[in-house]
Amino acid sequence: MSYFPSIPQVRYEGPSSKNPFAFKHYNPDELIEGKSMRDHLRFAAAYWHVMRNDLSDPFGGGTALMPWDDRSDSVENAIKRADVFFEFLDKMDIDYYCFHDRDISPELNNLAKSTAALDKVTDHLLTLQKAHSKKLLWGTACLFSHPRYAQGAGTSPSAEVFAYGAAQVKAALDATLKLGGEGYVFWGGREGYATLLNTDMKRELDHLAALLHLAVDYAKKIGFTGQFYIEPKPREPSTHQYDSDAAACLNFLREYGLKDHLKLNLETNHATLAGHTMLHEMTVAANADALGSIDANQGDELIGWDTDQFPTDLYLTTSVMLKVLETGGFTTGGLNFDAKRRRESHEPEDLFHAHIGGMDAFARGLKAAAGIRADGRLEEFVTKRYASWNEGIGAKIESKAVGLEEISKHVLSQPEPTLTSGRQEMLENLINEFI
Ligand code: XUL
Ligand code: CO
Repeated sequence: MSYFPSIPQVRYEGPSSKNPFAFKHYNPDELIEGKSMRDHLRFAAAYWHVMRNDLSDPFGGGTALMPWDDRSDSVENAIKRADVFFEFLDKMDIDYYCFHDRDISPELNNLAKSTAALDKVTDHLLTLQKAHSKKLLWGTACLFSHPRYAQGAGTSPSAEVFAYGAAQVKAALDATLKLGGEGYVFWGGREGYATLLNTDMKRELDHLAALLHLAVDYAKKIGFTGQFYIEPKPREPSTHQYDSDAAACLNFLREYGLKDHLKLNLETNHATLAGHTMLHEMTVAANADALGSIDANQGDELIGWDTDQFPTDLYLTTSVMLKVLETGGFTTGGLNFDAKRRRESHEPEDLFHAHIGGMDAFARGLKAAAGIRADGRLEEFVTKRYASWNEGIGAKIESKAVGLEEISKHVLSQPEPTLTSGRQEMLENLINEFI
């Protein structure tokens, strides 16, 4: 039984192919810097967008055609969706997927019933993973959709809601362990506030940290050795979210003794909502040895919200892959397409065009980044730019060998300092040579 009968197996056909169902650049077995593209990029599909996003927006209902879905909350419907999803993964040649507990199985307004449904669906997912050789990149609990979480989960003013959320995390961790998940994500869409007038920020942050510590402790107990991640986003749905950007997350993790247990799952459109480039967020995370995984998408420069578009911008994918290569590549992380089709792209085949585009854009980014690294001029320029720190007063300051008096004496003995150009335009031209 095929749910996408008109869609062929997507394969690499090379840059001259005109086949819309072929990769022009993603050649999974091609070696780049001695490693296959497949292993560099570690693509994952997001269950919530592929299977559950009906493309509704605040002004209108869903448009997506999902002929396999009877729209019921039954376990049978959830199991059928999983079958559809694995056919999609097979045809796309995507090795990994990510889910929220309530994407893969229904919320039944009762923890025991919801968890029993989750157990049944994950039994089926485990069978599918084995049969199709697919893997779980990360799991997570949806602690933001149900009305009980309207005022937060880990940061809810209600201790009973916190406890409910914690119990849901327990079940989601059990599910992630069962499916061999390589990671587990915390994204706190409602872990923030709408107004400070009614909010005890300090207490809420203490509670959020407590939830993360509970999860870390429970993971140890059950033998879950996957990587925990926190996913920054400044706002939407909350007015202000505590995990607003990479720097805020790192400060929170350090303050609460969590830094050794969580890395960051960075998302491009969240970076831009926070007023940063993705490269900025990745650099902040990498500096703290906390660059974990990536939710690959992009925003629209004219729209001020999270549009979750598929990544097509080659400058973006090149900068992302430059940083990934520079840090030695993904270990537990990967490139998860946390991206949705436009509301106008409502046919099932659009799911394929969207992912093909994202995968080809990252393949090109990977090749460009490897080319820039092999060329060496960019790295050499940056190294030279800081050369004055390698000797003389620079080396003494870096090694803390001098105080303000010695520095002052040095300056008095020197002519006015001169600067060499930052050469931004020349470096932009250099990047363009490889794109
Ligand atoms: C929301 C978002 C989430 C997380 C997982 O903006 O990115 O889908 O990735 O909860
Ligand atoms: Co995300």
